[in-house]
Amino acid sequence: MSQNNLPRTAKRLADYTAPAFSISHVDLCCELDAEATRVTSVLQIKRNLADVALKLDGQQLTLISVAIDGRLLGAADYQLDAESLTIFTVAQQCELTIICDIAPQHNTALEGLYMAGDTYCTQCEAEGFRRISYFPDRPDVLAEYKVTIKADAKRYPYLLSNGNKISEHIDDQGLRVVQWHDPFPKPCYLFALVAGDFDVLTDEFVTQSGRKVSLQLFVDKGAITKGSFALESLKRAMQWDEQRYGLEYDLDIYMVVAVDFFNMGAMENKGLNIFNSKYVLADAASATDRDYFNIESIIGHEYFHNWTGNRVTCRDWFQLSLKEGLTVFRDQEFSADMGSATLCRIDAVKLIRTAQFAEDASPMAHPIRPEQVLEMNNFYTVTVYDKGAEVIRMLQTLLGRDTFAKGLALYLQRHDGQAATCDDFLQAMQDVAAQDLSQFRLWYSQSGTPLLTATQHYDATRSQLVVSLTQQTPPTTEQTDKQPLLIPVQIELLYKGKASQRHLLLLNEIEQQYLFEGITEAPVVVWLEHFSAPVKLSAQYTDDDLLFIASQATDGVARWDAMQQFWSRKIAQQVAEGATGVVLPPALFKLLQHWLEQPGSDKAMTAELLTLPDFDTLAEQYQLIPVDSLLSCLNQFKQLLAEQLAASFSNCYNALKIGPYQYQDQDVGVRRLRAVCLNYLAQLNNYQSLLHAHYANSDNMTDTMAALTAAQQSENEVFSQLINDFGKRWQHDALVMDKCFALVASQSGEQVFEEIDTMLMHPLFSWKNPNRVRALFSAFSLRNPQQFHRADGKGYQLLADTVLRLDPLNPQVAARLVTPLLSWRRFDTDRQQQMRAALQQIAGQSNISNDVYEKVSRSLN
Ligand code: B3K
Ligand code: ZN
Repeated sequence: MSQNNLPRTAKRLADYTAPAFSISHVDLCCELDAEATRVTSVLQIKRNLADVALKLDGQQLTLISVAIDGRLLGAADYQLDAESLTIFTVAQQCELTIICDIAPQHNTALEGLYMAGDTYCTQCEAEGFRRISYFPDRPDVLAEYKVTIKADAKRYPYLLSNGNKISEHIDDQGLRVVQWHDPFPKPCYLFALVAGDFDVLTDEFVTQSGRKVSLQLFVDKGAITKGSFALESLKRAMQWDEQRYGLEYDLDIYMVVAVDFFNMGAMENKGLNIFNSKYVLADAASATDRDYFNIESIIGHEYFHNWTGNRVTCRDWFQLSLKEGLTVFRDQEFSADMGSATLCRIDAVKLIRTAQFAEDASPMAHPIRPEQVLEMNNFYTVTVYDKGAEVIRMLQTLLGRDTFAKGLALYLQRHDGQAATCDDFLQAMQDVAAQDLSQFRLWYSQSGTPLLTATQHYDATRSQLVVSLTQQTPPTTEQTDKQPLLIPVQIELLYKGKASQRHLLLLNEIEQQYLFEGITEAPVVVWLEHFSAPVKLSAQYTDDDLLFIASQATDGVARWDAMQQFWSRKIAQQVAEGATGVVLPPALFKLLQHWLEQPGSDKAMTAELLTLPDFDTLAEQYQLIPVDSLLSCLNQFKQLLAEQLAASFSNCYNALKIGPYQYQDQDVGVRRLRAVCLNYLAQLNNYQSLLHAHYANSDNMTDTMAALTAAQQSENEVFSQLINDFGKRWQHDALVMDKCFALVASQSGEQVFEEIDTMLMHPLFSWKNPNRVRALFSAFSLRNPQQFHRADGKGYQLLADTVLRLDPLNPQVAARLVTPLLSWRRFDTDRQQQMRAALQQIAGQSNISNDVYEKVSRSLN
């Protein structure tokens, strides 16, 4: 990496020191201009530490002037470099005024103040505020903000910031001038500013204590009807947080703005959430059931941050999981209460088993509280977020729901208005539970996926069952020694002829045994019910055991999991034995047939039971991933099921009737099950007309996508006919075109390379828009294993070229895209070479961003 001559020094958690200066008030004035926005910042500063200079963070700012208590500073009074402004002499208390200019128009990184089309908007988490003004850009500096925004009154009817609006007028130059005040002290990452012209949906929410909150949702002109689901979701979230945790909203106004250019999903800025429009806008014609689900969950997530994140924030960025793991847990619980709890859990488990386990096995492995970070944006990961949420869930399992809720209340009360740590959170939990959580704390500092091995012994003469568990966490790239963790293992003892029993086992040693007395019949043990811990499990199941669990277990997640295990084992066997083929037991077909004939009331659950594990889930079972044989076995099994059960799939499909589109649980289930049937049938030659009919008869995007995805499976002309029609029909709707791009990029045939090239020329494609880039290239690298992992390396090359093309524009998104290349060590020698070559090509470029550098260098070293 010699060509990269920037100093690249990681920050370490161990080096944390409290801020040398506090800031009580920030008075910010932004005079908006695309090329030169003038930012005047007046800071009330107080010294906490003697004899140190005041060092402020700042990037890509043009400094105009600095003054202390009204006195203009000269060049000798401070030092300026590309990352900071250091002022040498600062009194115990003073007023610091800094003026600088920024150019939102040229901000393609989408951090700080930037333009999303004609709209000005901000993204400050993690370290974007330093691109707006010089400031101690760290989450433990909390200040009260007053913000003035000035912009052309005609073009910018809405000038928004955090808190309450205190004044608005148009000055004599035709500028609209709006002032905002946020009474809650906050870190600068929660600052937000938006200026634009929108359609606005308004509503009101009355809190449990009777306060009226005005709700406002800002969307692109003309999109007003697409905002109502998000607004309804917001009200549901507000009510849920009151009912479940007694948490009430605290300002008089709550605003959500949807923008078209956004690096992630959304941002929880105090009182002014900014959202990727993908997670706000929905109607039946253009959004799928999954889109609706995501909107409700992300609207909930950002709202829940108001307490877990905003009222109590993080002391430093290493503590990110304090707010993110907890808030993901809260949004999962919300979604579970709004719809099917089992389905939500299955989704969460899938994510952990694919992306999170893969991250643990990669060079980017880190604990949910990382210890060393070069670019913070690289740590908004499935580990911090989703494994973080699993850790919170385990805590709830261990303490019980009520004690957990009390612990949360104590934590929020104790640290309200403060920047806290993960330890503070655990301390509150420990205090209410009167339970020692010191071993549990290891989940915060230890990375990697624990492997549990379970065995059982039944003694009929003594009516005793002994179950044994062992745990072992393999070394990760950054941490070799692992300690035994405290793991809650929920089990169910299932019997052929009598009621089952459920138990919670606590595993806290390397190996433990548990004795059950009075057991008069050998049970089948359902291990890790509801995925009670984020671990891999190895248990001695027979095929019959798994099919028994799949049909009888109380917990839906366990039933689904048994089928996943069944298939994973069969596929693994086939991979190991080669072409000779694995014989599938007749009992399996009987069960599948039964589900198809009597899909029951929970059709979505039935759909899950009938779905094979995907490539990524299967891949996580191997240290060295046998790409070709995995893909071909997966196809063979799918084909076999389609052939053997064609009549059942077809009957089930035909029997499922549904009225006009509604986003409602029962209907979602019916659509999902029909889609699964269609997908299998698409493997066969004589179902083309069904695909055409499904597409043509669809009155909603869910069914349309089901037809297109199924058509993608069938190796015939249907897909190209349908996708052409789809692309034409939706050529003016960027969010729907993203679906089209993703479908094109995830086709398994080799024409994909040419077609991606064609899509790059589409009028709606733009390298500057993260949604577009992800639609094409994340779909290609994550959902097209056949072509991405081509043995000739063409797929890796395409991704490397894309990363290099994107990095100068948007490092954050470029660094996300590079992820699938990092795990090159897990592939065969030829692929290893190709992947490494791609990484080396990236590493060899001069001036790659810290974002990309950190990941690529961790992978190559
Ligand atoms: N807190 C933001 C994520 C910010 C990511 C910065 N790279 C959204 C969320 O988790 O709610
Ligand atoms: Zn979050």
